[in-house]
Amino acid sequence: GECVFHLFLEVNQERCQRILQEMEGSLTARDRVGIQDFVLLDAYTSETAFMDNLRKRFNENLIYTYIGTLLVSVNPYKELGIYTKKQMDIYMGVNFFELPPHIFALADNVYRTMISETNNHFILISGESGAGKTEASKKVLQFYAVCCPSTRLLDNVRDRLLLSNPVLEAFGNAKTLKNDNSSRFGKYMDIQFDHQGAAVGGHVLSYLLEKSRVVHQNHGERNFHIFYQLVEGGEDELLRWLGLERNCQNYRFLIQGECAKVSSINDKSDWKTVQKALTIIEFSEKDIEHLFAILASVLHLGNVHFGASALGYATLNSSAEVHWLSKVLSTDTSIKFSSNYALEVYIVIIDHFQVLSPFTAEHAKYARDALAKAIYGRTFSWLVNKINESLANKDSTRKTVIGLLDIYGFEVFDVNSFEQFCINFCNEKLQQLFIQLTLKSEQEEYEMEGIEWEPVPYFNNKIICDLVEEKHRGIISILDEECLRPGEATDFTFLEKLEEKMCGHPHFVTHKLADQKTRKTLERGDFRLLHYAGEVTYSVAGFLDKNNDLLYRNIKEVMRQSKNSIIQHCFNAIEPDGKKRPETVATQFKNSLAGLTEILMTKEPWYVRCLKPNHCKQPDRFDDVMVRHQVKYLGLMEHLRVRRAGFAYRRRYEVFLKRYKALCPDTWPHWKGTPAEGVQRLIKHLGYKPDEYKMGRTKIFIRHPRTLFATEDAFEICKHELATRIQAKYKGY
Ligand code: AOV
Ligand code: MG
Repeated sequence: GECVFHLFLEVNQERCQRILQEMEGSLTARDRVGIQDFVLLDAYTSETAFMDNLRKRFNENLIYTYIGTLLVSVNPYKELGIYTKKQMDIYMGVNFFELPPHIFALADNVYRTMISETNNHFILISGESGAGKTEASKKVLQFYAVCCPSTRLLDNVRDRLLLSNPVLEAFGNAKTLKNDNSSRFGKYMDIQFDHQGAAVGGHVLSYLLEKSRVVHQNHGERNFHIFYQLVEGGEDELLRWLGLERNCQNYRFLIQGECAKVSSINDKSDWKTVQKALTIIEFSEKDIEHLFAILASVLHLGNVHFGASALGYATLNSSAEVHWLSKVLSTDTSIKFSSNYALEVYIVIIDHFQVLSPFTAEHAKYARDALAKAIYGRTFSWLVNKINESLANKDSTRKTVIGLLDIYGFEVFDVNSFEQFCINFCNEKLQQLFIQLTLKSEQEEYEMEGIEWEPVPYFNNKIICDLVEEKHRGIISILDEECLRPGEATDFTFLEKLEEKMCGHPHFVTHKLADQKTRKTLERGDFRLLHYAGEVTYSVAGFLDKNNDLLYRNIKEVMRQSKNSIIQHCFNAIEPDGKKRPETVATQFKNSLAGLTEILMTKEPWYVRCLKPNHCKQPDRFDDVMVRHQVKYLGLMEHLRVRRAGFAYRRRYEVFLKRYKALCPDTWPHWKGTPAEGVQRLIKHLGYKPDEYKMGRTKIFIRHPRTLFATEDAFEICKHELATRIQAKYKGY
């Protein structure tokens, strides 16, 4: 074996030399394009130097920069032509630091690590609303779909994986003031690979869809894309069948934001894409028909009007809409949405007595909207399930997965409600996960391994997570308590309780204390949270209702009778009986996020941190103050410091030795001493420099990715050489 080692050591050296030369070459260009890895920045503790580098690169259309293996991305708000097949080929199978930073490089690196270590990974994509998370996640998925090996049989898995995106986006994304294609649900997608690295399946978990958008949009915002796509793009015959007219202006649920048309969105062509996708994901014709019928029913429902009788009861003034409603949902004629049934009768359950009471007009509207939200929300869940059925891999051999997390980013509007509270809490939790996985555990590990270490201080947002979610004491608990007192509690009693219990908390501000903690005053119905990413003022109006999310019982009954199979399915799911209260929305969300954290904790993390360059969605504008703020709250400086002082890679001695022992005659084929000694012998043979690594109690720590990559290359060559020799040997026989 001796000559094999010499061969790869030479090749290895040559390669290292080349890489070093390239890196030096790029150093001369550094004045213009900046440095591609912040770890190499001389003044790495200076925020100004960090910002200079980021801005310099942005101005050269270089939107990606590394901090070690973490990818920082700045939204260019323009097409850069860097996501072509050609680019994919360039990045495929090439080591991280040999090419300019790219989302493909990260995707490729995750993939190859997964293959070589046969373990599970996830990519956490974070950043505020409009920073580019969803685009990044799509690029990763596209990279895998194009670059991973595949068989004819699996081609359709690839297509389905790819096409699940436009469908979920059509139903779950909408134009907001922050982003024309804003995700209004959280999405975690597992891509499953077989042992040969082919993508063989997938699974989507969705988190809390912002249902309220179905019935209400703020000025400058839209309902979910799919409605506009249907009205703009639906075939004449289809619209006729659904009783719809080709004019968004005719539908109350589509025009509250007064911007049904958006220049950056082509609803017509998106409709075509979605239709094609639905077919490929194997929705049956019936499913598709029923799905469109449901969309139409929501639009008709939005146009149902109520008047008030002399006694103050609701009267129904919309026979045409009700006619179409019963038609598209095929509810039985005997239990139509008629004037004396579902929408006007209200059953209140008080201590097992059912009291029939007529709706007031106000109640009737409320019930109508609750129904529209329920129909849409449940249909969305059905859709996700359906997609999962289609992506499911039936073969039971062991798979490894790469998880992609793309959620709604942190957002602050002029008026923030329950939805923003949930979304921002979710971001708070993900920041906490990031902190735990990087800043905290990283430093704890050095300590445990006995590696000399100067601790890097950082802001831990756990205090804010606790403020929101702590058992019995957090905001969600207090909200749930109030939801348990129907009739007595109101949004204002909730606020009063909050003020009483949270008073004095460093991240909670009431209108009474507003002047002391922040300069801005607060309205009476507001409370303010000082989030890790900035302060947000929440208006309590609607918190209780949205958290309860009640649907009147007899409306459910009517829905169950529908001949529409999706509706039937959505409203037939077993519901907890009257006595046991269903979990509130916030508690369900809190629990599902805890579940997500658990899923992620078992996988190896990779990070993409997305930055938004300006508030106006415009290219070539780099707003210094705004970007600096994001760099701060995302903890990028701290991350850089930990990375710079620390070690990019670590492997347990056993693992490291087992993988690379063939690279050294002393450790091959068996090493008799301790794994640590074996590793020491091995890396001496490979020529590691003293400052490139450190030996911990149980692990070797390697400072720079290039050292490990070079070792990995040597290993590849060694493997190849051995294989050739074995082949040659067999030929001889
Ligand atoms: P988000 O996912 O982070 O916001 P998106 O990924 O939807 O943000 O990006 C917003 C818009 O910015 C996109 O629709 C594109 O127009 C543009 N954009 C983002 N990344 C790129 C890129 N790499 N190249 C070109 N344009 C880009 V939210 O879902 O609202 O939190 O909830
Ligand atoms: Mg998004």
